[in-house]
Amino acid sequence: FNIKEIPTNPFEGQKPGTSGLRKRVKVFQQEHYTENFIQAIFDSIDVKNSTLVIGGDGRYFSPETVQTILKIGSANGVGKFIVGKDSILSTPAASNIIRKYKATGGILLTASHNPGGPNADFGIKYNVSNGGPAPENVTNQIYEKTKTIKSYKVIEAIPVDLSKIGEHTYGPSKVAVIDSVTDYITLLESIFDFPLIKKFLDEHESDFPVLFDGLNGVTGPYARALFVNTFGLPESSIQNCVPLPDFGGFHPDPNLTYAHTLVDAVEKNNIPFGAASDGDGDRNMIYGKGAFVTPSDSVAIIAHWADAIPYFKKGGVKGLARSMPTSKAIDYVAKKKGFEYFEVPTGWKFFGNLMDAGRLSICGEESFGTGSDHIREKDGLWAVIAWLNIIASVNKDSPNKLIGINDLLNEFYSIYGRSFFSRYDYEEVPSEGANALVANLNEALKTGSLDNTVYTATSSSTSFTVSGLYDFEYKDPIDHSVSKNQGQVITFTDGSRVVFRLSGTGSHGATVRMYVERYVAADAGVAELSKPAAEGLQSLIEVALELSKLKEFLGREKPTVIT
Ligand code: VG1
Ligand code: CO
Repeated sequence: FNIKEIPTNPFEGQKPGTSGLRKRVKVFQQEHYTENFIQAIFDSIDVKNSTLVIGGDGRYFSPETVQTILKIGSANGVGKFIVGKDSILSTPAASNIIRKYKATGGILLTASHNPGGPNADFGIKYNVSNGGPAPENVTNQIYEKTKTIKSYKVIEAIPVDLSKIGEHTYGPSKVAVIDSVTDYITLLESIFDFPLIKKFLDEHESDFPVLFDGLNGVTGPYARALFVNTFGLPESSIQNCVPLPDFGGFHPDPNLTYAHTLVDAVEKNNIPFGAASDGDGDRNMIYGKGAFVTPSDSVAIIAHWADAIPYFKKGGVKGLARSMPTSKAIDYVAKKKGFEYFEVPTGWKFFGNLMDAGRLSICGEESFGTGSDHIREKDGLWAVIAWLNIIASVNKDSPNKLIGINDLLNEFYSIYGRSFFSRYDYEEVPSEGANALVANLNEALKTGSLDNTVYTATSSSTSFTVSGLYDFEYKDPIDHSVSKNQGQVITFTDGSRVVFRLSGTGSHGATVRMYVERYVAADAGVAELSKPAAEGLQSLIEVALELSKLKEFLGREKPTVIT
């Protein structure tokens, strides 16, 4: 076979962020740019005779990039590629396939919830053999390689027809194009009580219709296989479920701002249970008529009801975890039920070691990420089906009253109390302003100037006293690696907390995230516990903005998105 070595020069800034390398499509389209990064991946892993899984959310520039990976991968010695048909594999489906077929790793082509299309974003992410995102030592090595790269290798072969399922020969390598959906549905079927869910949905066709919105992202075919083909629901139970390269112009992020097609349909048609997923299928939002489940509560409620899910009933719950900015709701469940629990930095990669060590079963992030140790990525449809399994199971014991989302929320608050939680995102602000905000907090950390200061919200005259300020640092209990500077946390004497973090997934400028959390105990009463989050947090938000001088530093009056 003819292997060619193509000379190249390093590009600046090919450093993988929270979840891979994400840039504008135009950046990836520069000559040698994508090739350099892919060669750097192969320079960082044991590539000889390896098996690699390839797929993604089907966004613009994916088919071309799959062919680039085949060319470079084959030239570098990859033995076999397993590729999703039409380059489609949701992130959770890819994680499952890496594990199921014992692959060396996988390359996922996605920028997740970022918009797609020729003028929007693309991304490349490497996952390791446990099915999870590469840990920092691997991504750092990839980055180092990108800084010194001088050439990359390609094989001269005819492009593989990615629309044809089956085994193809490609130079010295094999390429298996597989159905993108089947293995994933088999996996969920082994986890949940499908007959129970189907029976419940059948019996409640009129008073509990469900709606899933794929936001034109990758989950469409998976949702169809589940809701229409498996549970026998009508076509009207799914919408925007054909993956489009530009997501039809949508911003495929399941939150109240961007998933407005779901929110509008749920409100208009009085749907008691709606859900949406992001571009690559690892995020989820649960939203019914008059009922929004904040992701921090969602994972805690799934943990509380774990016994309703056959996978946990059988295997037990080994431990719980959340990312640092996520509210502490799940901690309270762990304490009450006697489970071990962990607080890790933002990004799913930190959960993997704990799962591999058998110490973690259910975990989540405030950013609409929920999942378990069935794979090593967060899993949007898993969370949606988990909720349906729990609701079906709870209603089995309540023949006379239909129990819905709000009933589960209120019951949960009455047992554990409620952690009011919200996140303010300031997207694409000037980096200087973002850095100055961080520097100012670091200064306060060093001098202790904020300690014991009292701030009063003007709207309510509620006061908060700062009890401490720290920079979150994580030491992995399994491999003892240390991750520093993972966000600045300000704590208050009433147990409230405000966190500031810079995003690691943006493709442009800097994005500042402010997370606020305030705990109200279970005995506060229903009226207090069931308030809208914005109301429960108003005073704390005012105080957080004031003490951080955020508006001054960022020059922004209002956040881009509130979740
Ligand atoms: C964001 C979220 C984080 C999530 C990450 C990847 O990261 O805050 O919780 O794990 O996106 O999600 P950041 O660094 O921008 O805050 V996804 O659905 O893009 O793979
Ligand atoms: Co995603």
